[in-house]
Amino acid sequence: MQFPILIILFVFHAINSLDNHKPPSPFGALPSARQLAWHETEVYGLIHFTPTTFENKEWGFGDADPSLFNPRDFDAGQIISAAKAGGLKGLILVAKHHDGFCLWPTKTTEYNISKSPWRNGKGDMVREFEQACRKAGLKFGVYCSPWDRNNEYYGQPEYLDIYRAQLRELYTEYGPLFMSWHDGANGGDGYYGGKREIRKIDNTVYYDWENTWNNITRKLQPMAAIFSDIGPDVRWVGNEKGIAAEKHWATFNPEAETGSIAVPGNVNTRMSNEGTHRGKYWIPAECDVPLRPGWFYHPEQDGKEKSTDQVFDLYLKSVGRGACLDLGLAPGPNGLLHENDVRILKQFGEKVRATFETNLIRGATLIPSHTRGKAYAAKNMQDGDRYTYWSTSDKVQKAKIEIVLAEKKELDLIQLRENIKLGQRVERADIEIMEQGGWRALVSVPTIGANRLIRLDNPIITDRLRITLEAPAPLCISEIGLYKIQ
Ligand code: FUL
Ligand code: CA
Repeated sequence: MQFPILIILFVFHAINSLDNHKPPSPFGALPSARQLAWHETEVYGLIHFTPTTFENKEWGFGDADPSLFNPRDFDAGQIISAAKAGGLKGLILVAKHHDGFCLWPTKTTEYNISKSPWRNGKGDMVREFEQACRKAGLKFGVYCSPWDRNNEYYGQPEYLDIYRAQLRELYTEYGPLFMSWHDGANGGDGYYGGKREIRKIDNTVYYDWENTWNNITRKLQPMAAIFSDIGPDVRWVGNEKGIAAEKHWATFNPEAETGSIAVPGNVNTRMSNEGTHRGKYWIPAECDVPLRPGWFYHPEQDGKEKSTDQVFDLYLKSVGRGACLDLGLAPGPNGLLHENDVRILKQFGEKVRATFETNLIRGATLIPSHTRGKAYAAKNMQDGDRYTYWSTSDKVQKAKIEIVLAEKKELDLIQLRENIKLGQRVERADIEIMEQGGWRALVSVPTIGANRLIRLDNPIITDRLRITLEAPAPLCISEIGLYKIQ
């Protein structure tokens, strides 16, 4: 009788340890390669600079004379260096805003840069930005507004062909793009070839987005993450304050949330903020916010830029909640970023670099309550790689990690990352600190995802912390960070 039981036990053990060596199964919706690349970008910029800048407006009506557009000192290098100093890893240029003026010599409309005095009508601003980005090692993307207040055909089927031809030009002339940004603002009054009237469109059908994205964007720019209110790759966060929900799910069911057909301009902004717990699609949020009060430059807003600390706070509330931060930059009529903006970007970049330079987790000892197997050891959370991870076996969905530092250190920022290649799974993380021989609750968060930055109300001095994590599947934590904000 003894013998068969031993065999059964042995086989059981063998199966179990085999299970521990294979990676955990993916959980729920997963990011595509282009979405992973987008997550890694973290902070990028959005540039608004058209005749609207020279009119000192936020929305050009579409009737500005192209001769207005003459930024004498324009230097894409100045703008891109400032962005780079700010730690931005990419830039999206508004190649056409709602006013319809194209910053490149398009064949689709007369209303473009070749009709301006800038560079004697021979200039191509999209190209100058693109080349400056490539030279500085920044990714480049475009925003081409679907709403066009200049175009006489806007509202009619002909306009869709024009818009698609504009996208084709942008997609084929300027190298690989990391994003194609599509705005939700649509229809209303405008110049419309001199008619000066109100044109309403039914945004659930007029743009036929699915065919544009599937047949044009995907084919010509397969790595461009498509942004709109509802995705398909990146969703709008539902506000222009730069803040993701404290509970941010990268997963999202746009159809269910709108209650009707999901198209850009027709989205439940509350739900886009939080996303959908265990949602069907991977569509993380982008938090867009201008550095100044407006998206365009206005001289009366000099001095009203967000401060370095405000931008850092937004960084914690966007990138630090698993979303990305898209910071609006607005050159003035001279074609340069204002010195205040340049200074704030530089200080913000320095603050982020200095803060993350020293990760106190590096020399620490990590003691997890459980580990899936050797390949999923706790040290994988200390190697600076967002995809190597510690994991638990299939049945262990709650575990603790104790952190022991070699000596007491001061810190006020804690970072956690999941290996999102396997999905977003954590539904709760509690952090405790050892004090006078006992554990005291410090802070809790409801989600992690690509990145979670937890700022403590006050700095703590400690050498022992403990993190308790819970998920509906084995845990896959790829990084822990302990920092002191500089
Ligand atoms: C909005 C637009 O209406 C604003 O003018 C700006 O371009 C912003 C980024 O998107 O929807
Ligand atoms: Ca790692």
